[in-house]
Parts: sequence; structure tokens; C-alpha cells
Amino acid sequence: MVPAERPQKILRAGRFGRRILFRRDVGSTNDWAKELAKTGAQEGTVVLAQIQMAGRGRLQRKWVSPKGGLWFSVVLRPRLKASGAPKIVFAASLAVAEVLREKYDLKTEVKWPNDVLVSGRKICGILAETTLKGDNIEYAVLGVGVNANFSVEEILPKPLKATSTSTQDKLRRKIRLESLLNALLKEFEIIYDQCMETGFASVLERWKAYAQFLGKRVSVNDQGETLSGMASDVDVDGALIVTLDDGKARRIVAGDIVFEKM
Ligand code: BT5
Repeated sequence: MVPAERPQKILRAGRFGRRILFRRDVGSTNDWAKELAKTGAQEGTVVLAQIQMAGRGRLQRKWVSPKGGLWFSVVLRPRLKASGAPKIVFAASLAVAEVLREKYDLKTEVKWPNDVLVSGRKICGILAETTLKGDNIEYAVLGVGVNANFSVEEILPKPLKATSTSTQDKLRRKIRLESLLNALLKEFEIIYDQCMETGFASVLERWKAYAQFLGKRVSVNDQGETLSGMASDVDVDGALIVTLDDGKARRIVAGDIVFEKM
């Protein structure tokens, strides 16, 4: 691990990214951001790494984080109950989907609960982790990983080659990571603020415009039980509504959806 920290030369007018710390390699930027949050780092503090040695997904899954990707985490201090945590993930995945579409013309879609896809392949994963004080969130860290300047075929391990993509694979060129980071932070800050000020319902509507999985047949694991049905909606608490074949609706709070072959 390279201990040196240097602020990036990115001038930002907003709160998010006013302070950006960079390391060549870290275990996980989420862990680094948590350490900073624990010792009082302000909301909007960003940590960024070139490589993560122990990048994490949900449920302690591994997030492969080679050189060329954009791996960063943001310290957040939302005034939310613990149950409001999904709002952060929706705000972030909407920001990523919009920025990749508007800036690079990539046909992004979102997949419940935390993925951004292009051509059905994962280009970005998001991991929000919260630390609670009683019923409330004391602080949260939002981790974002975007596969950017590398070829998935050349770099990612075999099982991920068929399910992942990168900006380089789609655009056939490298992009400026600082410019992507800057755009993401700007957009995320606007959407996050909107979520915190009673605007979550409209953020969710915008998110649904990218949610091509809605209306499709899926199977989803709900606490050990595999359910099949149609992904019919996402409710205001961020839960997935699956309409089962017998017409009954099931509300899924956490899980992974798999598309069923027709
Ligand atoms: C996620 O989890 O998608 C959340 C990923 C969050 C990564 C960021 S990077 C910055 C910050 N620091 C961290 O340590 N993490 C965050 P989940 O939905 O559980 O998906 C994990 C699964 O995605 C793995 O089990 C693999 O199947 C797949 N995967 C791993 N690395 C990938 C990659 N680079 N591209 C596409 N898929 C990947």
C-alpha cells in the first residue's frame, strides 16, 4: 500500500468532492472512507484508488478492481432512519446511469437493486454501507465502481467476462477518469439532495425510466426461497414487487434478480 495521500487537482464548487484523497492501492475505498467518517470527515469527502486489493460487493462478495477503473467512495451524513438507506443507492445508480448516457451516449439501464448495465452487462456496481446510532444513520459510505479504461476480455477473470462490460469496450477508446468522477459527483450531489428533501418519489420515477427489468420475468432469492414471477414495480421504500404466477404480489427488500429465459 502506498501511504501517500494527495488531494486531486479537481476544483469543485459543490460539497461532494471538495476534498478528494487519492491512493494508488487500497484494500477497499469503502473501508478507507469509513475510517475517515469515524474520525469526523465531512459529508462529501471522497476517497479514490487506482487499484483495490480487496474491493467488496454486497454480502462480502468480491469486486474485481484493476487499474483503469474508477473506484471511489463518498462519506455521507444523511438525516435518515436506517430504513432509508436504499435511497442512497437509488440516487447513486440514477446518477451513474444518467452521466454515462449523457456524457458518453451509452445506453445505460439500472437493475434492482444496485447495478448499472450496458447491453445487459454490468458496467458499474454500487455499495452503500451505513453505521447506525440507535435508529438513525450516523454516517454512510457510498462506494461506486465503474469499469472504465480496461478491456473486460483481457483483464477480468473468466466468470465475469460474459457478464461485464467497460466504457473502453463500448466506446473503443479511453476516457478521462477525472472528468467522469467530476460529472458523477456533481450529478449525485444534486440527486442526493433531492432525496433528502422529500423528493425521493420523483427520483424513483426517473430511476424507473432506466429500469428495463420492469415487466420482465425474473427469479429472485428471498431469504433462502427462490421465487419466479414478473418484476412489476419498485415501491417508495425501494423494495422490489414481484407478481407471482398465482397473481399474488411479493415484496422483496434485498436480493439479486436473475432474468428468466423465455
Ligand atoms: C456490487 O455488489 O455490485 C457492489 C460493487 C461496489 C464496488 C465499489 S468500488 C468502490 C467501493 N469500494 C469497495 O470495496 N466497493 C465499492 P454485488 O451486487 O454484490 O455484485 C458483486 C458481483 O459482481 C460479484 O460477485 C461478481 O459476480 C461481479 N463483479 C465483481 N467485480 C466486477 C467487475 N469489476 N465488473 C462487473 N462485475 C463484477
